[in-house]
Amino acid sequence: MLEKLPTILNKFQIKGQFFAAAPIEIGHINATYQVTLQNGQNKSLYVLQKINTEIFKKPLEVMHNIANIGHFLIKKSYPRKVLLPIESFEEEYVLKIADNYWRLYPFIQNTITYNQVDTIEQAYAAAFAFGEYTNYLHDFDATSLHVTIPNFHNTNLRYQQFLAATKHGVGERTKKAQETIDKLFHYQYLLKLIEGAKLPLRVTHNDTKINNILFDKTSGAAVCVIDLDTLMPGTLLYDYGDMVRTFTPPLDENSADFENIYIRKEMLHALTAGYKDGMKGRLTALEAELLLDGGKLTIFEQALRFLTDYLLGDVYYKVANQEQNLTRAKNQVCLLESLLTVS
Ligand code: ADP
Ligand code: GN1
Ligand code: MG
Repeated sequence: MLEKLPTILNKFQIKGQFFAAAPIEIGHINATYQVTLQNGQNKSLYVLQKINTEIFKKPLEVMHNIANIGHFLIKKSYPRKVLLPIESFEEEYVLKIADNYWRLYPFIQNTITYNQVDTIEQAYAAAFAFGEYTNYLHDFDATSLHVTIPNFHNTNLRYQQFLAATKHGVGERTKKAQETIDKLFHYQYLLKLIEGAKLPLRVTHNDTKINNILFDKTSGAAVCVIDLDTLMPGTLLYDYGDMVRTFTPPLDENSADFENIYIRKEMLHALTAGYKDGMKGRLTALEAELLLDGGKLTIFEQALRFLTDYLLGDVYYKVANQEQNLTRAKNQVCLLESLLTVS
């Protein structure tokens, strides 16, 4: 794939000669490359991504959302970096070559992403940035966004898909996963947690895991919210929930060290404070009351999704080995059980 990148880059409105490219092996969905261009003495960095069209069936709609939100934020003098795609010479934000769709972003310099949180300052800063992002978008018409993945955070439907996978999945995997399957059956009652709640429809990010925030390498500040493919109308409870899921455990979702998968209360408090401060008082009383339920539902949903993918033979998430989705599901069950004991 790397050898094709120079030709693809030539079609975007950027200056310079191709110098280098390297895959960025973070994220489960898209194929991401850091590319370097040389212009005289200067080098400039970009992020070139092949959009996963198995998952995002309408890439033009994805890019339409991202560009509209980006321009809206810039107009409102949003205080952090805005991830805006670079246009092709055909003045499109996405380039179709054969069956693949490509997009290009500036590489945000001197930044780093983490797969787990090490300090309460990081938890506060990242949660503040996600809260602030939602707050700045409070007057953007959420219904004008394309729904890039229908039913993305429909936990009931995720449960139904899990049930179907237990019946029709790969036989030997079902046996191996039986204990985890039974646990998820047991936690079915969680589906009722926010049933019937009158929650405001907001522009939500829907994938607020810790590696979707760029931190400044020097100051540690949260510089930029990234991975905007799932910007959609929704409830913020899942945004908060995915922060609980990914900011609070000492180890990330791939860890098989299950005894060390638990909610660190200090991280939970820091992220909750950061999120509320970032939202600048715009959380409704009901949203505030249901935040922790959002955490439970999001972790439960993620366990269902990983286990469903395991049972179906790893059709969705990138995996490094055959057992990885099962490990991830077990990891999420441990985290869920820990959250159920702290609240
Ligand atoms: P995925 O949907 O596969 O998770 P992401 O858009 O999150 O893809 O990108 C994967 C990783 O690439 C991010 O976690 C981050 O480390 C890095 N990355 C993405 N965009 C940028 C950018 N504009 N500048 C710097 N790093 C980036
Ligand atoms: C995927 O794209 P990435 O790696 O940030 C997934 C999320 C999951 C997450 C689990 C579009 O996020 O929903 O929570 O993996 N994104 C999509 O790590 O399905
Ligand atoms: Mg990502």
